[in-house]
Amino acid sequence: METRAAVAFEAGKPLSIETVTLDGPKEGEVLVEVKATGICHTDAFTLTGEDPEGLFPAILGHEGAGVVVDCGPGVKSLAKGDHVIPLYIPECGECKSCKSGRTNLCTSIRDTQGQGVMPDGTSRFSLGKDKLFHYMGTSTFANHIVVPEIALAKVREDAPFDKICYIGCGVTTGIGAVINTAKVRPGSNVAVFGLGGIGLNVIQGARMVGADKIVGVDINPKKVPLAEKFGMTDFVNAAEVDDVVAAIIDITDGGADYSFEAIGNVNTMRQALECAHRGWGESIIIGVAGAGQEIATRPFQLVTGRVWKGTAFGGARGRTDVPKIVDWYMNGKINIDDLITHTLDLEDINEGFHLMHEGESIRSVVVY
Ligand code: NAD
Ligand code: AHE
Ligand code: ZN
Repeated sequence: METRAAVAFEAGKPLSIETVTLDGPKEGEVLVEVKATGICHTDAFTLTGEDPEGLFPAILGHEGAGVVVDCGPGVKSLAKGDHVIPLYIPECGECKSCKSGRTNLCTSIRDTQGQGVMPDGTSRFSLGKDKLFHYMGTSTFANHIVVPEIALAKVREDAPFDKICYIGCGVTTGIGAVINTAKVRPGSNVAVFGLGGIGLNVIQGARMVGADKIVGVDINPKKVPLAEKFGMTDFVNAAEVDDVVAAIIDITDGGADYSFEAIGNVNTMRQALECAHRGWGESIIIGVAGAGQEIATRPFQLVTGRVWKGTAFGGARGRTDVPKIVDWYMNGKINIDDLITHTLDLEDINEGFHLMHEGESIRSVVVY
């Protein structure tokens, strides 16, 4: 079939809207009509060429929601008409990682996913004679996609696609980092570096579990009103304060019990670790840093009890946890609407990237 997609032909170039060819689903695969997709900073990161796994030409996008159009042979858990959220971390339930119960990092199709192809080693997308790479196994910047069954979470049918697409990455990552990875205890002091599409969800997760102080750090003070609405109690403007670590230690009377880095900058990762409380503070890296970047701190920071951790997709097991987060949204337990600041047509997708880089948006959502 033919479908519309925003194609990334080259690193650093705007996306190009094209009519591409999509081959039908093979064994264990599902054809999905994507109804809406968010634009996450990770899409922008890969488009810069800094992602060691970035391949071109590709169809980016990993924060979508849509409807099952067709199922390939052997698909048992999904049927035509089901509403789904594509998962860049699948949940096969059978690999060593899934069976361990200790991680959400399902490994069953990770290798081929990183190579931009389906599990059989081929791409379903082409443009003329040229193959296009898939991205993160999802490619939600295409109106139709083929995805392995294990990489689709089935969700309730009354949930609006233009809001729940954000659960495909940002919402789940931010809230999950608090609940699954850090397991923040009520009454804790929390520091959140980066008040963007992920950081604001960390803040809403921290408020949900009963954190005491929630200190936000950003260089863009325009983010403050929304961060306060979501639960930020104190703001540190990193563009104005000489010593961000000292400022957080002062506000939290000795250091944050938990800190989260949601920027993707190795310097702020260090600050996030070093503002954690001596003896027990835990720092969670969410941000994604480019090829060749490395983190550093004095080992003494860890010797004296701080813990450095990371999280992917907020530690969530997609097929199990994503439908529950959709329920949280539908029951009014979490706020997504206020974070979706812009809604765009596919033709205007580059404007979504521009708004992100200018610091004007939290989430832009493309509605097909
Ligand atoms: P965003 O662009 O919406 O937000 C980033 C925020 O960081 C902005 O408010 C910006 O002003 C602020 N910022 C930039 N430099 C700063 C600095 N030096 N000090 C303080 N604040 C600074 O991005 P996002 O969509 O929220 O994504 C944030 C990061 O999380 C990215 O690196 C993204 O790739 C990553 N991410 C990781 C996961 C995961 O599973 N680990 C999932 C989603 C996104
Ligand atoms: N490909 C990059 C790393 C990119 C990365 O860290 N991706 C996160 C999700 S970011 C979503 O916005 C992730 O889930 N990683 C786990 C995984 O298995 O990819 C690199 O550095 O090579
Ligand atoms: Zn993302």
